[in-house]
Amino acid sequence: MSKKADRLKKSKVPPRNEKYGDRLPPGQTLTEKFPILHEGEVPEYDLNDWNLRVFGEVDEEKVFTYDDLMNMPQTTIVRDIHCVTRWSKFDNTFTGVKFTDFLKAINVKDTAKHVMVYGDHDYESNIPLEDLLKEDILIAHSYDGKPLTVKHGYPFRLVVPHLYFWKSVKWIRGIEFMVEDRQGYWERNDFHNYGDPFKEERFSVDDAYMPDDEWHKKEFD
Ligand SMILES: Nc1nc2c(c(=O)[nH]1)N[C@H]1C(S)=C(S)[C@@H](COP(=O)(O)O)O[C@H]1N2
Ligand SMILES: [Mo]
Repeated sequence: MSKKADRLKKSKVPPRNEKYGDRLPPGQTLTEKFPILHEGEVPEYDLNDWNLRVFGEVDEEKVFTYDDLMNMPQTTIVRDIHCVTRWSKFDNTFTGVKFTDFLKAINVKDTAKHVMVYGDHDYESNIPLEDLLKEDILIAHSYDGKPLTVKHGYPFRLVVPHLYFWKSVKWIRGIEFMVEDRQGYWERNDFHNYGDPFKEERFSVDDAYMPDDEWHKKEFD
């Protein structure tokens, strides 16, 4: 057995914490700090160069600047977030543009059913369009009333609170509307295609296992 598989097999799942009732999804542990998780390097931007490209099943491909987004209606949400590596964080305040408000600037074709959200560097995740129409989906620029830190996705990240946090693409740069579904980065790497934390949709393969201390050694802020 590989070292990793062996370690995963020996690790325990956190016990159900009755204190939080149904609020804490199964197999999750609460954290007060905000862990930082991503693949690759943290991108650096000159805001004059940053942009967000919208393409695929739309009448017209469009590119939005930082100012374009900041001039759209702004919404603040307070939501719990849940990472597949078993940490959850309650009451996170994000501010940004509601996805449904953003859509007012775009003519999405009726054929669009799925969305691929792209972020730097070379990261993407797929989400059903229907899910992005919920009232608490944001293209967020602020956390706790302050601009996102560089490592949490400055200048803009997607926030999809009802799915595992790998769907909340940091450093968002592209939104592709699609007819057919396609897998993103983690979805291709055995993560669940949908990722509902309350159903523990962590993986798409049966023998995968997430240790309970996977996130302990990550960076926080
Ligand atoms: N661009 C980009 N976005 C990303 C990732 C990434 O590697 N690249 N990782 C995802 C994963 S797996 C998680 S858990 C969250 C972590 O967000 P945080 O670092 O703000 O906690 O970002 C998601 N968004
Ligand atoms: Mo993650």
